[in-house]
Amino acid sequence: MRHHFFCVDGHTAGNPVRLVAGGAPLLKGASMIERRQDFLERFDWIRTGLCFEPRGHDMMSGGFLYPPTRDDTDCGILFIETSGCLPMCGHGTIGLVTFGLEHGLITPREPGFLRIEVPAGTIEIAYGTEGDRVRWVRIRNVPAYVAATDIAIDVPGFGPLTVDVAYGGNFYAIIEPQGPYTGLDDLGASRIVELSRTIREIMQTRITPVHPLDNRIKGVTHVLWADKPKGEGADGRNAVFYGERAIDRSPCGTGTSARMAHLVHKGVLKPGDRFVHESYIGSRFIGKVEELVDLDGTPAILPSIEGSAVATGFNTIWIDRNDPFWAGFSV
Ligand code: PYC
Repeated sequence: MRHHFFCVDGHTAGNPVRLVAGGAPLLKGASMIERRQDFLERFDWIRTGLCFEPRGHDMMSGGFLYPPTRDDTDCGILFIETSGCLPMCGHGTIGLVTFGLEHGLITPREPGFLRIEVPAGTIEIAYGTEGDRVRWVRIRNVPAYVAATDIAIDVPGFGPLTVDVAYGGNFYAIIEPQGPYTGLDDLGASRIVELSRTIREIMQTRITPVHPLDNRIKGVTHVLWADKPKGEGADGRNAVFYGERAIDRSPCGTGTSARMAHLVHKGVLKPGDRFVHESYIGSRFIGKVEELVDLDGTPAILPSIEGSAVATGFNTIWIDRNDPFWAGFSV
């Protein structure tokens, strides 16, 4: 039996986004976090089939648009990627909103603005168009905060590191230059991937951060290597590790949010400050610390992230149960 998925493929700042516009399963749930749970229990083969080889690759990510569950939002997003269904994804949102608007799949109640439900909460979108193209998308993200600081770990074959943990829609282990880590270019992509996997494993034995408002959002899933900027006009650079082998090609929206919360905590940024973040490949998001907020007693920031996405084509993919690799594979 063949299941067909009609997709708009493209990228946000270089990282892939696959908008699954046709073939989304009907989901149970009164919120996007409940629908996410239902998807993971009954339909995760769609994610693995569309994201892993042979139909995807290590960096593949994207999502589905769903009708809103509330009157005050325009739609819901369910994210898919190689590591699972993220509570929130910044580059994914920028791509899904861009392609959704450009192809008439999202009808804003107010032109230029959207309110979207994601598993991590509600986000607000502003966007600008030129003709039938969406030129930029700015996300007022869910609150970001620092969950833990100064966790001392020893990484076999590398050395001791002091790691902080911050949340920006996912929980990030944040590593600043120190001791054995002298900068991204000194490490190189394959070493970053190899070390990140080990560091995430070590961090998961040391701490399980839990979101103060929703205990279904927990655990360190991503590693953000911070570095000084490389290009003119940037404020910082990063390499964000996710899944088993991926380095985000974009500056990572939730990672940028977590990093801004981290820099506010350290006194480097303050409300109103902009933070231009470069990715590993040199693409950029413009971050901003919009305001300080209180997250049930936890000091947090409201971050915004702005970037742009480009559609590269339509892709009709089928998953055939007779294909030995119908649910995808990873090596
Ligand atoms: O942009 O938030 C993001 C993201 C998460 C994982 C990869 N990119």
